[in-house]
Amino acid sequence: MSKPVVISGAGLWKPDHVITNAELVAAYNAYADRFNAENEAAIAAGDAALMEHSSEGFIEKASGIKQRYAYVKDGILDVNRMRPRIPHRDEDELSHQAEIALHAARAAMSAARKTPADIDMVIVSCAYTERSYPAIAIEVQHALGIQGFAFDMLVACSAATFALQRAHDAIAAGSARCVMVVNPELTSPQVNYRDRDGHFIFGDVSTAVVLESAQTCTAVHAYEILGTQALTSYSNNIRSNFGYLAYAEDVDPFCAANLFHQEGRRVFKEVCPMAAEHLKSQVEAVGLEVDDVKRWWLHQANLSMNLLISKRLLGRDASPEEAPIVLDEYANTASAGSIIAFCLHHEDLAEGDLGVICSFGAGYSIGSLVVRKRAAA
Ligand code: CO8
Repeated sequence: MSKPVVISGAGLWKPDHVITNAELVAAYNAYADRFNAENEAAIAAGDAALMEHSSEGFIEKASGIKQRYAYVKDGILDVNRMRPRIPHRDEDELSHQAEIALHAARAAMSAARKTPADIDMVIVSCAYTERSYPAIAIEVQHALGIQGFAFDMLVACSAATFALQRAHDAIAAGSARCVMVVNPELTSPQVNYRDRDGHFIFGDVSTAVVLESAQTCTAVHAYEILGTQALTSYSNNIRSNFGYLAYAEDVDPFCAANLFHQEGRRVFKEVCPMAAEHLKSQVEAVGLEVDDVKRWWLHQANLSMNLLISKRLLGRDASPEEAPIVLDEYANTASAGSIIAFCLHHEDLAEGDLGVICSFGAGYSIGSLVVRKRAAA
């Protein structure tokens, strides 16, 4: 690696509203009961499928999720709506995603001891952006008063790690001095709360990371990036088809097929070995062994998935300190999961300690960064 680049600050913002599994299951089951009553004859004739109840026990056991945060809770639990009721904003108002991006960006700047004048590149990277253009990143750049340039990136669950890699490369190459990467993961509008297999998976959150040259870093907790790696392999097993062609294709933009859906079992089986192999090769590529790594800030999609990946890597169970879990509180927050884990569990590491940030998900896509804690400035 050429010029040393560091992660000098990270920020986390979570919404005020919590939805527990119990609340979500009660709303889903009420919806299912109503559907079954209204379609009794069709179900009896075999023309419609009976909707089975969802269960709190299943959700926690299958996923490790106990609750999730919602940007707007109103509407999600309403059986007549089953989606958040997010007030429309006019073109001269701050967009929803820019608003939550700003919360996390300010926290990351404060941790990095940077002001907008220090930053010259902004990447907003997440699973969805609420519009195509102007880029949410340019709106964030404008709201913060940052000079330079900004752009959006969409790589589903790997959006954050892929953006960190782009930021690293730009600083190493000299095309940027200091980069703000923001992940405003507003997932709730794309969740099908009428789908028993997926209604419990996602939560809303916003994270941000500041990266800069090691020479300019004055942060207390900074991590030098020793290596980065990205991998993609095409799969239809996690899809969201919502897109701009719906208007021309005369397709209902809000039909179930256009919302998030997945073959969860297949994802589990295929992604776990890929992620474990990727992590091992990534650590070895920078001349280290997996046992040298003190902390694994892994993507947070499913508890069993994280336990299995760390076990394959280490040959034993990882302790909660080695591979922290935030899923129980936050649920799957698309690309923000590994960054939440980093935000909440990095300050205790000592100078020289090694860690890995890694995401895996739709695409398929896997992204990772090996980092080493620097001495406090
Ligand atoms: N309540 C009760 N029972 C249920 C429920 C429920 N809610 N759902 C399913 N069941 C039943 C099933 O019907 C099945 O019953 P049976 O055995 O009789 O057929 C049984 O429970 C087992 O079902 P599954 O096999 O589906 O259950 P799993 O144990 O595999 O768990 C998971 C399902 C939790 C989905 C699991 O497979 C998983 O987590 N897999 C990994 C998925 C993953 O990591 N996906 C990544 C997606 S995120 C991503 O990539 C980014 C996308 C961008 C963001 C999108 C924002 C909206």
